[in-house]
Amino acid sequence: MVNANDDLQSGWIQWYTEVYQSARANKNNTEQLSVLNENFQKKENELKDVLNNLEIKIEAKIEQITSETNKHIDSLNEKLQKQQTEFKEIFTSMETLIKNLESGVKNMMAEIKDEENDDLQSGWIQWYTEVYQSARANKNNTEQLSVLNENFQKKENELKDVLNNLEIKIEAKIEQITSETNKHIDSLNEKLQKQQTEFKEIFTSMETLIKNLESGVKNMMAEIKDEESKYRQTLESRLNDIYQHLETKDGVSLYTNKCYQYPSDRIVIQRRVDGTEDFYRPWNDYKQGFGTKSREFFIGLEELHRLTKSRHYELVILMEDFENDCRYAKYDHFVVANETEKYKLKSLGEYSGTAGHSMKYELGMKFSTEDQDNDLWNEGNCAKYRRGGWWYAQCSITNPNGQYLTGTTTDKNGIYWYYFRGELYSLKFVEMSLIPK
Ligand SMILES: [Ca+2]
Repeated sequence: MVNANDDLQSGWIQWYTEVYQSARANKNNTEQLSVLNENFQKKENELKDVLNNLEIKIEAKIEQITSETNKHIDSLNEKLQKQQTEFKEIFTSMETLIKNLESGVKNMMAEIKDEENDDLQSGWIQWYTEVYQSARANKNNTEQLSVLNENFQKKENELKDVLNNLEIKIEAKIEQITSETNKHIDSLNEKLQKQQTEFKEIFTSMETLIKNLESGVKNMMAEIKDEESKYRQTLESRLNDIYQHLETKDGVSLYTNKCYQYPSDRIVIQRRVDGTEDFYRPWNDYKQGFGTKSREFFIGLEELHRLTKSRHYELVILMEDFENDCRYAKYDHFVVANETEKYKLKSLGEYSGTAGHSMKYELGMKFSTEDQDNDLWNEGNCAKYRRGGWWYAQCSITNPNGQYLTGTTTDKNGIYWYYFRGELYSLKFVEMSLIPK
């Protein structure tokens, strides 16, 4: 699962990189933006599909595991019941066996007694016959009779002893058989109970296993959803970044700004977005203009003069720092003179906005570049010191054409706007536009 997330993440990052690079490379293209949107939708749908499939798979897996476990439990139950039935059968057959044994022994005893009786009887008869014949032969002999009596008593006692011994032996035998059988039954019972305990333990451990599996899968799903929302947020913010830097063919930015809503009719004259363009340039470059219109560029002083001479324009400067704080400054009448006057800033008009009135010293200043020092600073060239081209005085508390640095700087040579982030902070984004009034 972790691997699947990694794959998704690296896929998105790769996609984002490709889109971003292509957006940077392809410039000013509404079509490009709609393709971007489509791709984003497509990617979003793909991600949704992947997540839905994952959820379905996980649910199916849970169902499968649950069903298999239930089957396993059913089979165990069946086995247990079968075994109990078998035990019952064994008990029943043992009871029958004991009863049979008891009745068999009784029968045996009876038979033995009968036989003994028969033997004794025939012995007695024989003895009596002998005695009787001897009596008849020897006649009326009192002495003989008393001996006879004695013998009779003796024989009777002998017979009683034999019978008693037999009974004792048989009872002992029955007791022995009964005790052995009981022991056997006890051992079987013990085994059955042990097995039941084992089954219960198995069930308990299986239940725990299922619960753990279910909660594990739930956690996994929650993690995936978290990751998804993180990706989405990252992507949305990155896409916003891209949109900020794109522009349609008619020159209207697609950046729906949170701090300033451009009217539909405007002319972008300067933009800084990522530092890909070098703004530390000579006079002629600033005169003619340079850079890439969809990205970083300066429209050119000659064009600025031509435009602002032809009609009334407002100047809007939109800017954003690296914390995504966005501000704007608006001057309601912007006019640039011709080259003979060194493209002097002839008019700015009234300030309004949220960035602060930082273009305090530019009004009436000539334009300066690294190779043309037209500023008011006698000790040196502001354009060199501030690393850009601008209407420097001595020098200035704005520097939209400075070096593209990121955030805090040590020298006053970045893209700064004093009343927004001070002179030692280089902004992320600046865009200057003319708006017809
Ligand atoms: Ca100077």
